[in-house]
Amino acid sequence: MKNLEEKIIQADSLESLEKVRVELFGKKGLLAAEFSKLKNIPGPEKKAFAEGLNKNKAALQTTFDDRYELLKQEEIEKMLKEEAIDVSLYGTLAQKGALHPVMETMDKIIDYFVALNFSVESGPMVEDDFHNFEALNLPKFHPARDMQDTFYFNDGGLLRTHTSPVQIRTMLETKPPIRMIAPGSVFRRDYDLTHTPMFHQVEGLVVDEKGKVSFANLKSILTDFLHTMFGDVDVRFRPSFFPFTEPSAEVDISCIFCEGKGCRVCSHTGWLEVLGCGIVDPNVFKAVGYEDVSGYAFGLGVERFAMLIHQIPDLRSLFEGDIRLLEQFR
Ligand code: 2U9
Repeated sequence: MKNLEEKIIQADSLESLEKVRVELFGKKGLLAAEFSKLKNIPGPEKKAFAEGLNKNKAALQTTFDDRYELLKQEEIEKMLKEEAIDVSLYGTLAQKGALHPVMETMDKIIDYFVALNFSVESGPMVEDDFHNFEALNLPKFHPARDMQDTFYFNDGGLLRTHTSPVQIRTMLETKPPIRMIAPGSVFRRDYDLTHTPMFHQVEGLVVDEKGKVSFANLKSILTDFLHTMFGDVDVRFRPSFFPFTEPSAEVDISCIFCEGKGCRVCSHTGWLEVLGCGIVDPNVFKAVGYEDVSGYAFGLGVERFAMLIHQIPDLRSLFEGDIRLLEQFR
């Protein structure tokens, strides 16, 4: 009996305890063997033998149950220890992204015009000849229409070369007055130090009854816009030419790197060209069926703005997806 209790107490895992259980309490175990002796025991001694066996069995069962509880508890504690999570440890931090400087600049430009009650319009990037060229007074022989300058699809479709078709679509869909900007990607067959095949523009258009919109309005809004974007700079309007505006102007700011003294960035002129603008050509209004209206329009390249604002020297670094560039704009 002592010997059997020892067996139970010496089991040092649930696994070895289970072996002991089978050995003692199993169908072919030691206790079963003892009980089977009962039938050969003569009548008078049978009762005492059976009582003794039952007592021993109950005692062994208690020892077994206690041992089982102890080993089970130990196993649970061991498991909890192994699987414990130390919530005070630092985890691996997820890499945090940043808004691309071109998008950040675009947002800043949009915010300025939204505050002045301009609507923000968008349109398809795959355009047709009418919306991208014809309606904008870009005649059939214009070099911009050349295969060398524009991405064409086999069916005559093309990738928009400016966001101006959005203004055409807006005018075709709504009546004047219009105060809108069209931000978005545009595509040109150009790739060198200062040009990429895809870049971003924000164009603006204001249309109202004839006489209500003037070049003076255009000058004043763009001057204020450039002061908001670049701070206390000088602004000058130079006569220029665009097919969709007449008269047209290009807009310069005094160089933000040398304050107009002349440096490499401004090619020693003291000025940086940042915008194009003008009074909308009557042929454009004719193409969309607008009568007795006048309007002004402007356009800018967002990459150029971002490069000037953040002093990014190489345009191509904006398109390489190098995380080291983005990390500087967090
Ligand atoms: C309509 C009528 C007129 C949009 C204009 C410019 C002048 C211009 C350039 C700036 C740098 C393009 O990204 S860039 O290369 N844009 O100089 N854009 S006026 O004139 C419009 C547009 C739509 C219906």
